[in-house]
Amino acid sequence: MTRKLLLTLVLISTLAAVAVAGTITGTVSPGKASVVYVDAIAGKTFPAPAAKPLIDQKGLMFNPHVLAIQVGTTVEFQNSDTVQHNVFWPSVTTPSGKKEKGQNLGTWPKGEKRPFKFETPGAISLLCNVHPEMAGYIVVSPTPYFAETDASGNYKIDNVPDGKYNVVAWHEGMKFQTKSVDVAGTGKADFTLSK
Ligand SMILES: [Cu+2]
Repeated sequence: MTRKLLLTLVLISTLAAVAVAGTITGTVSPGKASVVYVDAIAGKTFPAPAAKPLIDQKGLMFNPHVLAIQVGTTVEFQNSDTVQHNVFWPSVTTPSGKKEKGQNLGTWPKGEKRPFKFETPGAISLLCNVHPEMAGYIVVSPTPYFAETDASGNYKIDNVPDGKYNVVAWHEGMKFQTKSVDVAGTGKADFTLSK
């Protein structure tokens, strides 16, 4: 095989690999602020994202109320109120219902930020031990393939390579639900979650 032909073949297969990266779409009930993600893929790991999303504590609320991230992401927790806030979570709940170790980041005044790197996939209930009424959620996806639903419960996960996956849906106060989805350019999964 000539070098030129080989290069051409490499180029074609690279383009094909990009072209087959598809989407997973569907709806989740209850809709707004649900999270859908592709569960861990055997033999595949993904580099941790460099971006550090922020969760603000403002007006005695966690903002955003729900944040979806890839495992390995560092989240910065900021206090924008004039009162002291704390951030802790009693556990990390996996889709199978297992409870992994929680964390207490401490208590800090206005203007301060504290980072935490999330290494365990699952759902986290954020709490503040100064204000029991405060609640927020982080859903840690084991893959970069995740999305939050819009106000109608629709979601779209981009850049998913063709293949067969376990897709997990989460909503505040509901049990996780997992479905098997075949992606060949597109894939589809609707979820109706229950308590
Ligand atoms: Cu607080």
